[in-house]
Amino acid sequence: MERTFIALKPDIVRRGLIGEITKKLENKGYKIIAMKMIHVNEDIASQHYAEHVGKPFYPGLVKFITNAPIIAMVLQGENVIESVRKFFGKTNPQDAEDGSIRSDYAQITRYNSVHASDSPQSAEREIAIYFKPEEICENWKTTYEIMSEEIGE
Ligand code: FUP
Repeated sequence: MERTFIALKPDIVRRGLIGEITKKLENKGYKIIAMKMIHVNEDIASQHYAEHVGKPFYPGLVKFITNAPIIAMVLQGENVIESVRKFFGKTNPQDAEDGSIRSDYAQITRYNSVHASDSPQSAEREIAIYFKPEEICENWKTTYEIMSEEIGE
């Protein structure tokens, strides 16, 4: 089953919105299989954002992502990578679809509230940066999964 790495960024944590965003993820029915608070340092930031090192916005990106803790999570489900990217909205909140998290909670690209992996390769790489295999809780089922098994399609 597909997995993705997501993070609630420092702007969400500082504004006291951890519960609100987590509730929206649960309301949507996403299965959370790992979750922790971590204060990202420059080393982790450079691993996570390796593709952006050296770009003009990189120093500001690092200052922001290391400014306060993040909430790191792994979500699992069918097509979850694409689904969560849509749920979160475009990178620039001004372009994010109405009703998406970035549209509702953010105004500018730097402080865009949430992160989600953009491909299976990124998901695998990012999950490994933030979580040890034993921190991922895989042996349980949501009621949705049980219902799907009962219905069988
Ligand atoms: P996303 O895949 O939506 O996280 O977006 P990117 O990988 O393109 O960018 C990663 C982060 O860098 C963004 F969430 C915000 C930051 N960024 C800027 O601050 N300025 C930019 O011009 C582009 C990205």
